[in-house]
Amino acid sequence: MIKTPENPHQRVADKASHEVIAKAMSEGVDTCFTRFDQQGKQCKFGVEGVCCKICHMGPCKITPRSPLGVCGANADTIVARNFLREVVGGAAAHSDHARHLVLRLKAIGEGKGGDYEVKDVKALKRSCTEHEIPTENRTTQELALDLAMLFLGEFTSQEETLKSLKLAPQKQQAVWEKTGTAPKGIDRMCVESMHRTHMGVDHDYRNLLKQAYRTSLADGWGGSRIGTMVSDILFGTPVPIRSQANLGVLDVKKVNVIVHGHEPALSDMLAAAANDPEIVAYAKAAGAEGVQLAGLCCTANEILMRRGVPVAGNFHQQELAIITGAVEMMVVDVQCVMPSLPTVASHYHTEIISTTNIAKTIGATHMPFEADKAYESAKVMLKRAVDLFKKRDPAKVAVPADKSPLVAGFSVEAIKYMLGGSFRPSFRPLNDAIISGRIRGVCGIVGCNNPKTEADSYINALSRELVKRNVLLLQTGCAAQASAKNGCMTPETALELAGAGLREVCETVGIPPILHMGSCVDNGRILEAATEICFEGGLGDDLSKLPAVGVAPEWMSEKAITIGCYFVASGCDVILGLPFHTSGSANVNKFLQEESKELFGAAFYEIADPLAAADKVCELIEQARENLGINKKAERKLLDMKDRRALNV
Ligand code: NFS
Repeated sequence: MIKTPENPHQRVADKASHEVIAKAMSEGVDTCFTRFDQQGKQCKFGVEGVCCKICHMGPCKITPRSPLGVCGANADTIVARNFLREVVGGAAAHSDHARHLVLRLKAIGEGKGGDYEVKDVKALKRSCTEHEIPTENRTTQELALDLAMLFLGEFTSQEETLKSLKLAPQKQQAVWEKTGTAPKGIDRMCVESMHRTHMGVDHDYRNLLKQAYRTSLADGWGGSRIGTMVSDILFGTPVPIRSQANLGVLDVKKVNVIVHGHEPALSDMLAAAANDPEIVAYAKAAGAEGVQLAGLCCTANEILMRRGVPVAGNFHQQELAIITGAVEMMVVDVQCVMPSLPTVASHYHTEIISTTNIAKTIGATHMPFEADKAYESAKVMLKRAVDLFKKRDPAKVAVPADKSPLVAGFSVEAIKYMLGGSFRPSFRPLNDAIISGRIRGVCGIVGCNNPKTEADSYINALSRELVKRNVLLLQTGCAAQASAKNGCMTPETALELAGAGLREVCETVGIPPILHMGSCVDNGRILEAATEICFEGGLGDDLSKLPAVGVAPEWMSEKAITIGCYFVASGCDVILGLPFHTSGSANVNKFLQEESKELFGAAFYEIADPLAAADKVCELIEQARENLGINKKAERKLLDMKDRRALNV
């Protein structure tokens, strides 16, 4: 029996989702919203992080009456161990995603790339140069192999620290050396963390939490940055591109195919194949006007950034997309894919296709995707979707009209180009705008949706407020999609929202005040942008000095925890809209929220209200500006003729 979600209209911010939730209720289809309600009050011990099931003397839980587990572990140890394991989960997810891409690059280097090739030779050369691989007189294939082998070494290195750390400002590297948080190989960090959290190993909560930061850095500067670099090499470095977002991008006259998950390899092929004349003809023969490809979650961001494929929705809309009744097929890869999808799909004619052997779901059709026949595999899937179109029940179709235009595609390269032009691409104009105070600072707004809160509403309220207060926003993941749906990601509408200083800069250089930088793996682009600002000069010599803050308003995944940790360990304060499961240990929270400041110059803050979060962002930014000495008003002096001559200009 499906329980009606309490106040369904307060569960999501956008109208399209309201309409589809109402449809789900009338058709008796369960969603994350109903299941959230069915869960009732959530487990207190889980919320506090004090449940330990690491060994089988337990599970133990810490209460005032039983302050120690059977082995003697206290709340600090248990909470810190659980936290570190979550960070490992996030680091492993991003890094494994990156590894798949690196292996694809290696295959290209070995002449076995199948349908894949290096699309962006400039990006390949850029990454080679950054990693001291000579590029003169060498073929693309040679460079691809050398870089792939170097990146594979980043996973397997046992004793050397990550080479990618050298991409950070030197002072930043010194901070990691000093604090003992410079990570060695990514795989080693994950394995070592699992070892340290095994029963009877590391019991010092500070030591465990430092390892959490160290592991997260292996993700941020290793796995994630490698993932972005190789995606750019294989699929192209994004440049600004127009598209649309929200459920209204589904087209009732077409065969609708949704790609969902995170890895761009198959979705890129599907995007190419959807316009293949053979597929278009096949769709027309079935009575459709063509194939409409749309994306969900970060797979959406990958093909949005490079191909302008529209976004059907963010995390909380994956079930809703199926419930429109107009989706023939949802092709999923890895991460953030709800196991409920085949059950939801069973109410309609939709087929869920899983494509990787590491991610199967009962009820989905498994079609493992073969790289050497990628384009053909994509065409087979699309034809299957066309066949399903004939089974669509028009009585069950209701696609909301809502969709918003957007501009995405802001890689660091693209931002540099927009700021400085092709002859002198540079962050200088941005630094100058920050120093002069027209832009107060920069805020990264990232992360997911969570049915614990009204989806998108915190992200939207915070984004609008910060833009008004002259803060330039860098967004990724589902947060970026929320802004897009909210109409904040076109230069035109966003400029209307912006404060005078930010507006002036955006108009002058032609960028919107909210920059969509890609998927969550692309949070590495935010680190890269922060580094560029640092290198450009005038705003401090490590990242902790920058007037920059990160916010994860509606986060839910382990990846978001890892991202938060590598932001903090890279010197960027992070505000969480929802707390970690760490409240059972005052010491752990103190370490994350206070002592981290001493280590890295940054810490976590928990703020449930978006406007209070906006206040905090501005407070942190103004503090950084004060410390940099750029808040001092330049004295205005009237010059007489003698003064002018002395200027000698
Ligand atoms: Ni990020 Fe992207 Fe979205 Fe959250 Fe999931 S899609 S990797 S984890 S839910 S932002």
